[in-house]
Amino acid sequence: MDSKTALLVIDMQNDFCEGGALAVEGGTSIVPLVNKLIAGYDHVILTQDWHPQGHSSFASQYEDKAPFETIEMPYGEQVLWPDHCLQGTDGAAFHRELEWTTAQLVIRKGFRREIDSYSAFRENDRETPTGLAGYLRERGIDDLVLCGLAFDYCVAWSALDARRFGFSARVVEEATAAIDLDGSKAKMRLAMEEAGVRFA
Ligand code: VGL
Ligand code: ZN
Repeated sequence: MDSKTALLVIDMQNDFCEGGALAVEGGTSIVPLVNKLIAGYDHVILTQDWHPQGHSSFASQYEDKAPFETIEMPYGEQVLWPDHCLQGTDGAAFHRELEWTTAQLVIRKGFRREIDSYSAFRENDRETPTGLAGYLRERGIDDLVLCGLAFDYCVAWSALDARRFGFSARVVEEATAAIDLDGSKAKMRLAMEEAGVRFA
């Protein structure tokens, strides 16, 4: 019988690792642990941040904005980032030491110019689905284990949405690394705890 648990590996891409355009401190060092996790699950799903040029989450699109400042979008507040994970570039590729070949699904996100997408389930308007919830339900998967980058953005938003869509969710914290912008790490950890996300 197929297991009802899937490992969700979030955005283990060059641009989020040391030397990348939006490097997360400690990003590279979690690769071996993520590989160990991948080896232990029947169902492995990866996400890949996948932006077109001129994406609206890039600070470079606004004359008076710098990376890590925020802007008001039609769907709410949005942090502005350095240009990163451009479709088809080396920065958007999975880290070269990531052993991802057994993954059964890659969810690409952030490909609409006007909406960013942190969560593996929904874009940042909190309406547009990626299709992941339907995929999991059709596969009979109801339990998720999450790891990857960044703890306080794409991992957290994915874990919160997992709970919202009725999945159980556990974050393997040592197989994550955080951006930690203005206390975002503590804030998102608390939000996850309150939503019933468990930590390993
Ligand atoms: C992410 C910022 C912008 C992430 C993606 O993977 O956490 N953060 N795009
Ligand atoms: Zn992004």
